[in-house]
Amino acid sequence: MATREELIQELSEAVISCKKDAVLAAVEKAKKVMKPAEIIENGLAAGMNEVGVRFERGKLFLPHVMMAADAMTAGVNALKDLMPEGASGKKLGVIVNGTVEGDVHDIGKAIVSTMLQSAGFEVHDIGRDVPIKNFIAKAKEVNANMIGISALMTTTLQGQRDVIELLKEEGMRDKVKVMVGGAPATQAWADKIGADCYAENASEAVAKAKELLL
Ligand code: HCB
Repeated sequence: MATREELIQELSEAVISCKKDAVLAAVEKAKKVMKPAEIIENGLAAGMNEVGVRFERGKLFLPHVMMAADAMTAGVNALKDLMPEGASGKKLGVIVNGTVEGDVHDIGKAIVSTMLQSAGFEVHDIGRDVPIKNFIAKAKEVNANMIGISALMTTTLQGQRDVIELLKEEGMRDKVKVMVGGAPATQAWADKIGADCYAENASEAVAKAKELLL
């Protein structure tokens, strides 16, 4: 029987190899002994991060990154039955979650949505490349308590500030909490733009949403 460390390694390497079948096989094995959040964050996401590092160093090219992203998404989807919507049985709050305009990265945002849902929040995932005004419109429509804003590029990070500014203009800022996340976001950035919280990963997103909304 493989150890936890070996399973984590296998998950991560399967994503790096871009092989969907290998990812699914690794997930099947891992889910017998590990929680979905651990499989995603310590295994699959760690592999995706390594893909990012190799891409940055010019060791991998974009098609490889796209295939790795597909393989990772398949792995996350295979865990969805273990993270049923509203698993806790009560509605803890209403959250609108999306990736800002100009940014197509949505793997991390989708994981955050799934884990928030599974923790018992009503989540409206509005997708990626979402115009700023759509965050506000959706928050009004569903009477949201929180907006989660993902940005994966330094060039799109400003969109997080724009959502907060538009919330203020609409007189909604005191009614709607704002969480920001994504690789270039930091606690210092969240403080600078006046977000209520920054979450480094999906588990932290759940913990911080609970802290702010319960
Ligand atoms: Co993409 N890309 N990419 N990319 N990409 C990054 C983000 C770079 C950092 C890679 C690099 O150059 N080092 C870089 C951005 C550089 C910068 O900041 N200036 C980059 C670039 C440049 C680009 C393109 C412009 C490349 C090109 O076309 N030349 C292009 C973007 C086009 C556009 O958006 N307009 C592009 C395209 C792609 C894809 C399509 C190939 C693919 C995305 C597929 C998809 O998402 N459906 C992709 C990927 C996969 C990446 C990397 C390799 C991985 C991102 C990822 O999925 N990580 C990334 C490198 C990196 O980030 N290190 C690279 C895994 C997830 C689990 O982590 O950080 O997204 P996460 O999410 C975490 C965490 O941040 C937090 O919780 C999540 C779960 O734990 N979190 C939140 C995220 N959102 C949150 C919201 C909340 O409210 C709370 C917490």
